Amino acid sequence: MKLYFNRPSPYARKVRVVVHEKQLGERIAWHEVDPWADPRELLAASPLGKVPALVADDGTLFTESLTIAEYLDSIGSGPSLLAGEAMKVRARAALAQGLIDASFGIVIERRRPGERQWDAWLDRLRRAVDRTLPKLDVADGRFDLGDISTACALAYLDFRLPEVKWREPHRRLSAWLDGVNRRPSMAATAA
Ligand SMILES: N[C@@H](CCC(=O)N[C@@H](CS)C(=O)NCC(=O)O)C(=O)O
Repeated sequence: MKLYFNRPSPYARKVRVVVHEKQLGERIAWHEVDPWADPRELLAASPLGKVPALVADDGTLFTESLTIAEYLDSIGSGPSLLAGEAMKVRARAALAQGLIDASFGIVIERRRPGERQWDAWLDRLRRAVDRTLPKLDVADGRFDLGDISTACALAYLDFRLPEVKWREPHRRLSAWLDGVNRRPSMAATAA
């Protein structure tokens, strides 16, 4: 399988964590690319030109981090990352994905020249971040797909938007992230 990724991407990180958790590292040909530079090999593999993108051994292209994560979960070793109530795990994973989308949106909007930045849009995304943080829920005693998505979302806030200062008002989540950051899968994929 070929996995196109870059290190700073929170979306690609989720997939990289799943590769580790499901012990699939030896089956992956890693292709580190900068999607913003439109590398020919990425565009040839995926018309969307985004990371992560996975090309399975039978040639199937998987895009979208959660879909790729579910595919890897289905072929890897160990307990399913959707164990328990799978739809509820997906719901938690999707909420955290929305947190990444809002955070990533802020980071991208800020890359425009200052006079072209849309302040009302930045404020809207920030309000979404602030409303979502208290709604996050993590599983105790396992590290499922909802947790992986949540951990990558929170770690991305620490990495790119430290001014959000989410840790003080969300101490339980903060302690939880410190704990899961020690997992080999999270340590190995820190940017
Ligand atoms: N919804 C997608 C988002 C993927 C995404 O936006 N990746 C960024 C990197 S963090 C990218 O490749 N952007 C390049 C572009 O939008 O052209 C997923 O979950 O995989």
